[in-house]
Amino acid sequence: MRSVALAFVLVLASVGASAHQAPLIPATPPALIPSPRSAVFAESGGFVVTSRTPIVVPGGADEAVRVGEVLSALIGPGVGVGHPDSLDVQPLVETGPPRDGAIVLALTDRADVQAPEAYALTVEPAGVRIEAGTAAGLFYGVQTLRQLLPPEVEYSAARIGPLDVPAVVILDAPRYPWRGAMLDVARHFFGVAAIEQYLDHMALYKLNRLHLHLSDDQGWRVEIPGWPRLTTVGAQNEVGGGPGGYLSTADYEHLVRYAADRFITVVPEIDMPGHIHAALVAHPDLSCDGEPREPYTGIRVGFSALCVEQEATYAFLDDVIGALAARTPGAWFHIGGDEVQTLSHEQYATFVQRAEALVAAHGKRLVGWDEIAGVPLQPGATLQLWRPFWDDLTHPDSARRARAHAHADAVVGAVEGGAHLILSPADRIYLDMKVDSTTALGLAWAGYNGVRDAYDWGETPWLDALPDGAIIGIEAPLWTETIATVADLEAMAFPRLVGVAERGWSSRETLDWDDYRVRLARQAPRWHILGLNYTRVPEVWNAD
Ligand code: TNX
Repeated sequence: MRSVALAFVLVLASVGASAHQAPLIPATPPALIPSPRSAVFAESGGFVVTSRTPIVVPGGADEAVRVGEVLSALIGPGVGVGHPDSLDVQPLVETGPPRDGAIVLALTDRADVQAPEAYALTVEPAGVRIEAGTAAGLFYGVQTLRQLLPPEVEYSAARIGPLDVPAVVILDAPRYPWRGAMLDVARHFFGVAAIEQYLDHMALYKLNRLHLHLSDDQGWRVEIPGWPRLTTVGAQNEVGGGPGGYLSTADYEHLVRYAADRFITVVPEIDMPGHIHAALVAHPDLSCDGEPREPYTGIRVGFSALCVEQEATYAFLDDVIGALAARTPGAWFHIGGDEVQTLSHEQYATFVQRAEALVAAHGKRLVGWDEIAGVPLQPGATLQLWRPFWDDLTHPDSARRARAHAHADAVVGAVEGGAHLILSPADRIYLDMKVDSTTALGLAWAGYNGVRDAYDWGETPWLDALPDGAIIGIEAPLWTETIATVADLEAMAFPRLVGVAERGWSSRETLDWDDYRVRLARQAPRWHILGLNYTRVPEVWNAD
């Protein structure tokens, strides 16, 4: 964004004929997050959106029209119902040729927007034009246009007045294909409305993967046909003894569609062979001792495991993976694989390889926590690196250094075998870690993750030495041992998740904390209108 700030020349509005026609160019450039690859703001001009502004999708491809409808829903209420300058309807999406005075969303074969998710956005007095090779690119162009519009566009009720957009030319594409957030709906259950809200907020910052942690020791959270006890028994608890809950098949399918409408892919996780106590409460036969169990409502980890040596376990997994794979259009299935303390390495490795085969048999690609790096895997597996180790590679303590090197060697071995990596370092972007000593919620086993910590990391020699393309993205997990309400969820996720979104999208050269924190501070008015709860940290909102 440095270049954007420099390119912007302050011009107060004096352009256009009448008061309503004159774009009020803001005194500082709009605070875009993630910062685009390039943005050149013009010295004057701009466009005024009214409710008469048509949205034109030349050619009318269905998926592009749907993006037009997203934009229409966004700006419709904002331009005011009942005002003489407005119509009582949302702007309509037309499918004719581009015309002056319109916002045009065009699928194009223009060479510079053919990278996945890339787009170009031009705002000039005659109109707005978003061009992309894919509907996803158009959607991201719309999100950028949204951030160029004043925060008031976010009101869902009618509001009077046209909306000004400054003149700009933007060319943009993401750094990584995987820009994720993980939500643990197992420790505390979060249902459809809460997940929809999270998806809405993710979309504003161009995040594109929602990893749902659907099972753990405390609860099983998704209906599996043929296994009703998983939900009638296994879902009825949560940390602290609350009522729990689960996503029905219809709920899950709804969320997958809701996410897809925002160009977000749902990645389901069933954590196995450990973190499985709730399933064993429902089906003691899946354990080796077969003993009945009481529900678990504490926050210890590592104590439970499936009976990995019995065939019935794999018949169960075949049903579970099959049922979820059939309802998940995305390419991935996450098997967890973390923190297993009750199995030998051989037992664990055999289990992971059998789970991997089942995932493949159901047409999905394997994702697992970084423990699976110790198991020989088929090429194309994805490892989610969560345990902090790369800072320890040079640690003065030799035992710590040795552990870090062993971990790093396993990961490099997996990469050499064709694995991809998602970065989720607990000591940086775990959203359940406390922000600082004043944070009431959250854990601190990986330290405090300040807003700057969650943004300013990742340029280390070890990561840099990995082959090009090994790292496919970034994902911020939000574990919910201490988090029980949407307000608490948002307070932990925001603003740190926004920094993760920028790290995932923006090119390395544009990442700059001092520039970012100013843009971040300026998101707050939009969040107030959206009703988004966030932690107002002094280094962003009271900075010098
Ligand atoms: C570690 S991260 C876990 C989770 C906990 C989390 C709490 C990972 C793969 N396992 O089971 O919820 O720490 O921060």
